[in-house]
Amino acid sequence: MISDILNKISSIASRGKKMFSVLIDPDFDNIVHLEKLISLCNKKKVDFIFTGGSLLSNGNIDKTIDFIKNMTDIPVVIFPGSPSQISSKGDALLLLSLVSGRNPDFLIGKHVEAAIELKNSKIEIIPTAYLLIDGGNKTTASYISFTNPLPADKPMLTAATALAAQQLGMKLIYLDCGSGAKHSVSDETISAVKKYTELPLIVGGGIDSAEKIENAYNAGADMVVLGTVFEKNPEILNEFI
Ligand code: 1GP
Repeated sequence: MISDILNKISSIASRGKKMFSVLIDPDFDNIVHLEKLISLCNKKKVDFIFTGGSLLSNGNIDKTIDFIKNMTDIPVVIFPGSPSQISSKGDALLLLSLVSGRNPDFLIGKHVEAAIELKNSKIEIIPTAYLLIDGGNKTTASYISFTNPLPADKPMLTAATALAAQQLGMKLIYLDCGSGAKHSVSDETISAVKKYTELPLIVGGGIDSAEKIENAYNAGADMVVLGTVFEKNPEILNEFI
């Protein structure tokens, strides 16, 4: 299997460089904002554009990727909420195991449903440990997956969970407080995960300021993912990179 995107992420992380990714929700339909955002992604040399969501109402993953790819060469990584979000148009897909939860559907069930289609799509698959962390409000991801997030004040529990996922062979760790979370992942949690694991570390959910980005990087995040903040104001990307 080709592993271009994973190799790229791992090589950047191993050099101690930080990555910045923008999440585009396929449901977000403000075309003017989207065009502005993607132009800024080009200008600011954003590393990756993620797309996908816990729940799509009107959005269509193929159309969203076409729209993005018409405007940029930045690699598009699918961050799927369900098997219906598989598309061969993306450059890679995060095969998420929701290891913070104990719902077998999101640990293996959905993966079985998706396996053949994923193989046929020929898209690069990146096995990813996905950990939901309590961000102060109930998130769609937690509600849809019937799982509880990890407590925000138990960094060692999160670190042990991430370490177990690494020992199981996953290739990336994604700590997420969920879209639009009140609080982002704490520095203590990020540092604990970084201390116990060697995999590239992605952090997202509720990051909405340059200070939070800086803190996440300093605590050990290799990549931050921001989405909601750009839906309100794409121009704010200028202040972040
Ligand atoms: C959510 O990590 C992403 O899964 C991004 O979160 O939309 O809060 O930036 P925000």
